[in-house]
Amino acid sequence: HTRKRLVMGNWKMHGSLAANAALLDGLAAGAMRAGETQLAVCVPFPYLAQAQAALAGTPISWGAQDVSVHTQGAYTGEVAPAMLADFGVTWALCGHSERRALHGESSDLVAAKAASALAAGLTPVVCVGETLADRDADQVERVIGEQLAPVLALGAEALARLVIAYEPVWAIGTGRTATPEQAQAVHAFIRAALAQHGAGQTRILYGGSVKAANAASLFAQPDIDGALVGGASLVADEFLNIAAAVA
Ligand code: G2H
Repeated sequence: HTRKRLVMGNWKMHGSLAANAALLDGLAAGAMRAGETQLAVCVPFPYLAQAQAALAGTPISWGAQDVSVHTQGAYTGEVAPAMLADFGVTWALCGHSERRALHGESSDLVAAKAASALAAGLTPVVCVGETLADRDADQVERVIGEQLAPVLALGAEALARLVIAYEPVWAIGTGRTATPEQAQAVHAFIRAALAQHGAGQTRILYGGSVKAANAASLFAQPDIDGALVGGASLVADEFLNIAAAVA
């Protein structure tokens, strides 16, 4: 595997100062278990300073779960990419399925957010994924292709600097993981689309009920370059075991 592996936690709307302190300390203490695999956590906005204080100087980087498409101005409740950069942020999730479904984010907006993050020197992690209805109707490649299209249009230079996460909606938080073969098939489809746009080495993470017990078989697939981990990222030992499964 030539691409550097990346295991990224997505805490979603979980945590408190006290709970995060224990989790971040546990991660920092065990980070060496990840070996060559890169580790990162995407925390709620208010805890970015806490993550920065706890993780600066460790091999673990931190990120945000969303980013504004705007740079500044009258956008109540939004957080600008430069504000994230102020807190040492490396990563910004863009278009997580929960943002698409619960906040009506379109694929065009998601791509614009990725461009906004890139312009501030952040690395966007652009999430794509089909619903169960899409899969049952044999529409996986059409749906993923439509979600990817405006991202691909950003061009090779942008694509080389971002990360894609494939998260089948039916596997998110349901305990139902895509089989390694199902995931690999979609990752290969995404890889081919990226390659057509001059970015065949862009990293593609898998997300959806990843845990230590299923990580190794997912990471054995040629086009799976790591994982975006929700529930299992809230327990330091489990999260580190996922990373250790690749090492
Ligand atoms: C998918 C994933 C993290 P979980 O949303 O982004 O969550 O691992 O809980 O399915």
